[in-house]
Amino acid sequence: MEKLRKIRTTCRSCHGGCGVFATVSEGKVVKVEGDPESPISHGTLCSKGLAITQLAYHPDRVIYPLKKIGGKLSGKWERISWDEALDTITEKFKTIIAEYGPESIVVGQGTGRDYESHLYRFANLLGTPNVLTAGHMCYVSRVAATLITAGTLPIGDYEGGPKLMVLWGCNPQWTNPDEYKGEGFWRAYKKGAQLICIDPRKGFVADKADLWLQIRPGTDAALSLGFNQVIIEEELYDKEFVENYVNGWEAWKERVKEYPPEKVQEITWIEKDLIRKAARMYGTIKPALIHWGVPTEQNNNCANYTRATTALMGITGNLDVPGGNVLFVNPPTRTVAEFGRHRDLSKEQRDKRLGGKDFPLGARVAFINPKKAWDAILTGHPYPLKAGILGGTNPVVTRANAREVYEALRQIEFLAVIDFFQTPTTELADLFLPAGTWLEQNHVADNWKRHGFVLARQKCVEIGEAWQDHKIWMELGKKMGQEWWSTVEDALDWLLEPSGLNWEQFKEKGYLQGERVYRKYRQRGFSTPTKKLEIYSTILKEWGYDPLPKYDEVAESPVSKPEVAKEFPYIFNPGLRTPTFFHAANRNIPWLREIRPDPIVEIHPDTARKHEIEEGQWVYISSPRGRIKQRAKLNKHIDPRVIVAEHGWWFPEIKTPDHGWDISNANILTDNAYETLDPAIGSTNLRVCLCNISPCPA
Ligand SMILES: Nc1nc2c(c(=O)[nH]1)N[C@H]1C(S)=C(S)[C@@H](COP(=O)(O)OP(=O)(O)OC[C@H]3O[C@@H](n4cnc5c(=O)[nH]c(N)nc54)[C@H](O)[C@@H]3O)O[C@H]1N2
Ligand SMILES: Nc1nc2c(c(=O)[nH]1)N[C@H]1C(S)=C(S)[C@@H](COP(=O)(O)OP(=O)(O)OC[C@H]3O[C@@H](n4cnc5c(=O)[nH]c(N)nc54)[C@H](O)[C@@H]3O)O[C@H]1N2
Ligand code: SF4
Ligand SMILES: [Mo]
Repeated sequence: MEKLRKIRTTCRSCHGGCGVFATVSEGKVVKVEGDPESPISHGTLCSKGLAITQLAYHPDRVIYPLKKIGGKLSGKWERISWDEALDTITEKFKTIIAEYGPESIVVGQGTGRDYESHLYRFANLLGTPNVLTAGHMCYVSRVAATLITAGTLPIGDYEGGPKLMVLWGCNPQWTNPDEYKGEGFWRAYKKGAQLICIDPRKGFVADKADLWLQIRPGTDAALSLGFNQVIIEEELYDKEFVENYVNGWEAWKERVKEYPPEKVQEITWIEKDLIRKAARMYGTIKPALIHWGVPTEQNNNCANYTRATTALMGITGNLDVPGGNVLFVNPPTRTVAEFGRHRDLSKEQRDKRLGGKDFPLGARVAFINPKKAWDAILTGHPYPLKAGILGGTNPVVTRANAREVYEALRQIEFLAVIDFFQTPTTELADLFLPAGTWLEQNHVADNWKRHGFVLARQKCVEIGEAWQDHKIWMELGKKMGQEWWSTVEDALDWLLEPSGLNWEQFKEKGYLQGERVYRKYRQRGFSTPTKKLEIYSTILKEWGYDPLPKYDEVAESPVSKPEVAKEFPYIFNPGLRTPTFFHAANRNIPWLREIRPDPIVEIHPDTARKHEIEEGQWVYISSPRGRIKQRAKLNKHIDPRVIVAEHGWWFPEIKTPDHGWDISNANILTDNAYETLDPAIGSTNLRVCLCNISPCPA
């Protein structure tokens, strides 16, 4: 019998980063456990990481390339070779490019999965500007907004000894998002840091907090402006910083006068004295960090919120200081933009980006809003999207106005997908390319993040004929005549070159950390046009936008749409993560599904009583877009006017090709109409719209 081998690697069952030891026996991973020496996770792993063996060796996993014979939905999947799969795509793409140009091909992915460098390289060398990611309303939107304000994304420095932590619409214990792990938050909390939680729902963080601000969903930008107002009015700001490093200080002082606590209370439902108290705490306790979560971005105030809150960090002297919000320096490796060859996309092609003119801030970070893609497919305007390749995404479940998404993907002429499993989205495709999990890949992980680390992810096993995503993009690129390397590892050598290490050496080392230097703006200013913190954005001004953050009423709310609110009186707040699922994934993993077998909608007991809804009962939730059902959980820790639901639901156990995609899918109810999007980025209102509820008949 083969000896057990323990391989040190890095998890990626969420945004990834936790250090893992994987035990391999007879070519199979039999166990994973936490690596105590990991600088990111210090030995901890979550339920999703621990369940990777059930995912990787799942009987339903697709581990060979497949081709649909006999038409979408009605046809049958048939196993083919990699060569045939890649040749089929190449032939199709070349024909379409010859007739319609490369812009008629959409290249897409879902949330951050560590292969954007490869995906972008493929798209840019293909010549298409139409890259569809989750970036428009998740993470990249905050990168875009902070890029024009502070030069890069400020990260909450839990390690640096914060005395106050503001957890603003985030739940790191369950989500471990992006640069952060709940474990880092918890260690800082245990050391005695004070805590403010801004969340419509009293969950784990709110329960531990010194102050909990129960906000009306979608109104965070108004609260941020209110905090700025109190801090400026009470002169709690850092005078040296604002005098020397802020662009537009006088204009900002004027703007925030429009947001006194009385007015902010009206908008946010938070009591004015509590707003004052929280602002004073943030203005006086140092160092203080703000950790903002994704709900602050998933609405029409995405850029306003992100920029107003970056202003807060700056004016209180908490920007780029230990324990505050740091502009971390990445280790010297080639960036996603360099590897992805962003500069190689010609101006002519860039100018054709769908919605590029409408959402210039989104275009600046090279993505499109999905509505633009669906419209181009369904209407042919401004030009048709004929074909697509989507990897690691399930848009018919995860994108707003799901029925439109479904129709668009049903109608697109040719679709290739890359995934581990068949999903309601992959069933609409013509070709299925099987991806390897993180146990099946070599990669310099986390190189898209801004926490100042890159981590070694080592291949432990190969399963069937699955290829790691990086190899798929690379081999397809080569077939299209693009410039790539011969192996995945050769490409990693190039990515690592500036560090002086090659892949083999880096793998042994385990990780690299960038230089830790603070208050870098004192030497070189901020990386903005004026070299200052651009609270007044010269770039937005040039594009014809308001150069200062403000609050726009939520696109579909009782205030903005009183007529709609008559029929749909509640605020629908879908997207609460659970520790077991990752968006639309993991419903088929026994260990995880067992913990949460059904989709849960949380309703305040008073509201439930009004509708004669009981604990555990199935409930219809409706919006102007449609109707779904989820199971009621009564929760007195939410506002009676708010309905909190889970997103991401479909049913892998339903074996027809639709897999029950529209039964409990929260995005049947959300909207993607242009007037509901963030006007600069194109962020979608995934987290706030109007709804009504009723009990399902027994
Ligand atoms: N209403 C509402 N909708 C939301 C949200 C919300 O809060 N509310 N959140 C939004 C956010 S923030 C995001 S980021 C999006 C996420 O949206 P998506 O990224 O589309 O969703 P996922 O379910 O994570 O990914 C879908 C597929 O990726 C596959 N997959 C996982 N890992 C890999 C991999 O390494 N390679 C490949 N090829 N495939 C892989 C899984 O098997 C799964 O089928 O959802 C958004 N949708
Ligand atoms: N287990 C698990 N982990 C995940 C994911 C997953 O699906 N499952 N998804 C990953 C992805 S792509 C992302 S983007 C991150 C997101 O992770 P986080 O940024 O932590 O965001 P959420 O969990 O969506 O929401 C955090 C908190 O915001 C509150 N909230 C809801 N609406 C609002 C609002 O309008 N304002 C404020 N202030 N708070 C609000 C919710 O009640 C919740 O407690 O998680 C990542 N990690
Ligand atoms: S938090 Fe993410 S990286 Fe860490 S173990 Fe869980 S799934 Fe893996
Ligand atoms: Mo996300």
